[in-house]
Amino acid sequence: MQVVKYMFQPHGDDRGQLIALEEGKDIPFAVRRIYYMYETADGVTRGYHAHKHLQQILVCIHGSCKIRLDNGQESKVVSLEKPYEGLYVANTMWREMFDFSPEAVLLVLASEFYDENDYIRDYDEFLSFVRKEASNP
Ligand code: T46
Repeated sequence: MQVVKYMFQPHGDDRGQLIALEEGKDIPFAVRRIYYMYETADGVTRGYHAHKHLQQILVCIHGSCKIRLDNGQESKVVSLEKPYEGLYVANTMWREMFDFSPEAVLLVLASEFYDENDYIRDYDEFLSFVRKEASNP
């Protein structure tokens, strides 16, 4: 299973660091929505779903967290620890976010507006969805 992690280029000088993300250059899709999670309580896990269409890039811009990605055949845990790392999450990846450090801020760049109908929240339904996608790409 291939995990796609982007390393964004910081513009550093003696004042500190700045990262700029441009659609089509750093981000492989048009960004329609941005959201972020913060003040995540100790021990919390989030996610537990996949999407029918949504593509996203996750950046832990402060602190750290872990993401479990599952493509229906295998799963991998990815750590996000640096503000210049971006994890690409395709629609067909079941995702779970956990191990948030205190004061972690997880920023998400999303290819679609929020739509509850795009969520696949049942794991068996997710497995049927990825099998159908694989046989009918
Ligand atoms: C995903 C992972 C990485 C909105 O109203 N608008 C939004 O854009 C989002 C993302 C959420 N919400 C509402 C819906 C829920 O009442 O905020 C509440 C929490 O959302 P949810 O439980 O879906 O959050 P997570 O952390 O489980 O999942 C989120 C995204 O929803 C999901 O698409 O891939 O982060």
